[in-house]
Amino acid sequence: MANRLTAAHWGSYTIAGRPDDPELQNDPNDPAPSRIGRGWLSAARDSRLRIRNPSIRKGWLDGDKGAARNDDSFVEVSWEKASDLAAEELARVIRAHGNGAIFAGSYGWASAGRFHHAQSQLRRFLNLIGGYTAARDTYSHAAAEVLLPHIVGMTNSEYQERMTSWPLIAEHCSLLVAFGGISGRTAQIASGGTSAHEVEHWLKRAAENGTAIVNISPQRGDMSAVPSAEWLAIRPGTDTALMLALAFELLTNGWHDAAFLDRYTSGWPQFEAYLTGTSDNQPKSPNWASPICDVPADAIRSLAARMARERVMITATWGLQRSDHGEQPLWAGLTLAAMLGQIGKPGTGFGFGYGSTTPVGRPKRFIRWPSVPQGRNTVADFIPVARIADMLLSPGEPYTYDGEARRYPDIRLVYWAGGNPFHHHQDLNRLSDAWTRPETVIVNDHSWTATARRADIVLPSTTPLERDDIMINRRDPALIYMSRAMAPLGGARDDHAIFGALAERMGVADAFHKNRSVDEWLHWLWAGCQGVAQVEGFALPEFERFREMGRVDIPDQDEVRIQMGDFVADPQTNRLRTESGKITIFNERIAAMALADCPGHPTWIAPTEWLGAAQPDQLHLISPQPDTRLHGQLDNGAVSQASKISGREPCLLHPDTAARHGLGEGDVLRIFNERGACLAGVRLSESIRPDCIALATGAWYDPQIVDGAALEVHGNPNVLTIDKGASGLSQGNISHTALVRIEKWQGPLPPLRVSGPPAIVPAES
Ligand SMILES: Nc1nc2c(c(=O)[nH]1)N[C@H]1C(S)=C(S)[C@@H](COP(=O)(O)OP(=O)(O)OC[C@H]3O[C@@H](n4cnc5c(=O)[nH]c(N)nc54)[C@H](O)[C@@H]3O)O[C@H]1N2
Ligand SMILES: Nc1nc2c(c(=O)[nH]1)N[C@H]1C(S)=C(S)[C@@H](COP(=O)(O)OP(=O)(O)OC[C@H]3O[C@@H](n4cnc5c(=O)[nH]c(N)nc54)[C@H](O)[C@@H]3O)O[C@H]1N2
Ligand SMILES: [Mo]
Repeated sequence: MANRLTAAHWGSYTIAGRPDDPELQNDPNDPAPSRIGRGWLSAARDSRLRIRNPSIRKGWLDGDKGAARNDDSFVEVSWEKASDLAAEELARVIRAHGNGAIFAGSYGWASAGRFHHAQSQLRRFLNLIGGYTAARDTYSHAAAEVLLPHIVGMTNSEYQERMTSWPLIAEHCSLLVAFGGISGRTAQIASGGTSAHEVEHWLKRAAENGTAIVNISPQRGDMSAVPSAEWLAIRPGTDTALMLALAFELLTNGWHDAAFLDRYTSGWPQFEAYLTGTSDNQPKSPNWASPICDVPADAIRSLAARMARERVMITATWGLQRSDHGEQPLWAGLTLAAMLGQIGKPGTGFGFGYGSTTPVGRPKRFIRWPSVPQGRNTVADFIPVARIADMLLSPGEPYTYDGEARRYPDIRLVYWAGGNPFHHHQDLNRLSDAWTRPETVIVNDHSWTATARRADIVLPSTTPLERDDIMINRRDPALIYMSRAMAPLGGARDDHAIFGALAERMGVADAFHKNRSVDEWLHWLWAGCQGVAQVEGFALPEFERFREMGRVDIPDQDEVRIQMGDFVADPQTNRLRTESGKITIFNERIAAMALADCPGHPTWIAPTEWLGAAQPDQLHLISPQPDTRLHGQLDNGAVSQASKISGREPCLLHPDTAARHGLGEGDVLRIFNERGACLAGVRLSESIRPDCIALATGAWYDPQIVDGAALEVHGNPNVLTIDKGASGLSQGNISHTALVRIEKWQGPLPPLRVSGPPAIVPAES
């Protein structure tokens, strides 16, 4: 009998049970399966929240031009009718305004599986009908994506791929200084799927091996795998100041590696003048930094002294740069590591994103597997990914991005497949305003997410549990054949079929399908994998055999890498692709952009909101990734639901802070600022700074009017976060930068609307 497996961003599974009542069993090879997976089946089989049939927004049919888009009912229609409407609308907008008026940045995580990847299918289709306005970079690490090519001459993906491997850290690093911690919570995830989770294993190995670990974070729990780790409870948004003070200590004590700086970096003198205060009359001493970051000056001095003696890996989580001026802690951390002169050596240097997902630093061989060809987008225009509301609100307005002066395009139609802007964007009340502007919004999703509820044409997709696919990931130890576990729910169709129907109506069906059925596409993908494997020196089984086995393990899969090892071994031959061929501590090109919010070297600039300039009753809001789900995905599933308090998302609050507000464990509170307000449930924890509150992202957005005031009743932090670019360089999102106030919620609890579908008029017969 065939082995039936499937996979998700949070793990891989054996399918058991009956076809009408499947069960998912953890992969027995996975040392630490994710808890998120236990919520998958219940979410996928949630018949109230799965979209059953194509649905058209009532107001759109009546020609309301988007006015009621944020709260409307739907009319179910046949696939024929829905596909006709979508194709006619695309054709109309292209005729009247050109392809650039279609925004299909369609940012989001969609699902694992190479073939049925929603965005790949969307782009393949849209490129065949003349293209679309795209989005650049990601919500995960936009600041890094724009900055890293300037300062290390690598794209962010290259930097991630070449990260020094975990076993080298466990073996050689004697002091791990982790800004934002390293967390098994986030390491549950790998984009595209994973057959194993091993980050906590490596952290524990390092600790057992004698590596001292310092967690520099507002939350102790960011290093929960190693209870013995030291905790420097830094004030959020101030890591750059702390890094500068550490650099100052190294410099003034002569502990920096001047020879390394000379040979491998450019622009040290400009930075040195800033550190000492020659350029701005402010030495960046521990006494200067201490009141900024709320870390005692002595603790800064003693950490610097230890760094000077030890073999040090400095790491930053991705979250560190999802903040105002998020480029700075990244650049400052790299500079600090350069001063220690340990970059390019085994287990030391500067790491970015260890633990932020599972593959970072994974000691496995990297293989460039094939994917579905998406064609070429002939529309050159794009926006930085997090500038969506600005774009919709201000067509034609200027903005800067990576040294360019650009203008926002005039968008008439938005197409989203496999993402949820009403999950991921900041200041959702502002996005709601912006969202009424386009003439038409089309969304493919399998569930009634906040974004699906705000679309005009809603096309229901399958989930991976309802289709066959292949999990192919570039640094995963295995390839997995994903077998269908159950029949599609209601009238759901694969995204490929949805776009196929549109392609037929728009005269590009042959080019879209290439005469291949889905099964033939999977064969084609597998043949591509076989070709790649052959070049890599091994053979993959025939397709039918692979389908039967369900899983193939990559042979000779262990491999370790050292970040910038080649460059440090031979900086002439292996010059970095930066302006100087070296690490740029001062960057001429960035300096020439003359941006006040991103000068030419790492600089402390106070964030737009922070505790250093707050009223005594304000708290800093951290909105980290959720432990119980992937963003908004599976929020309706069993694991996420079990974590809720009176149906609201739990937040972490220090007991002293809770007591001051008359709050206890299990109470409901209102969190608010001038941008919005939401409810959440109180969970007490000594492991968070008393002036912070942590509310994970991902509770489904449920805005209501309660007693005449706007209130998000479920616990979505993005009604409180700030919609502003990190700087004029990257324009990255700054979800970790926000101040809030709290109070006990005294009123009756408003029922959640998002736990049921929107009002739907059933399908015409
Ligand atoms: N406050 C705050 N906000 C944040 C963050 C934060 O830390 N704090 N993190 C940010 C980050 S790093 C990210 S990456 C974003 C994540 O933001 P998103 O990636 O947009 O969030 P998801 O909930 O994963 O959305 C994926 C959507 O794809 C749908 N989907 C899944 N499979 C399929 C499929 O096969 N077909 C179709 N058509 N749809 C499918 C799911 O139902 C879901 O609605 O959020 C960002 N927002
Ligand atoms: N379980 C789960 N795992 C996930 C995801 C998920 O949705 N669920 N999403 C995945 C995605 S798309 C991404 S991009 C990654 C993101 O991975 P990360 O960016 O690493 O995750 P975050 O939770 O945003 O941030 C990590 C920690 O940074 C700390 N922090 C916040 N602000 C500051 C600060 O100013 N200074 C310091 N020193 N620390 C600070 C917070 O305490 C927070 O817990 O996670 C991935 N992993
Ligand atoms: Mo992300």
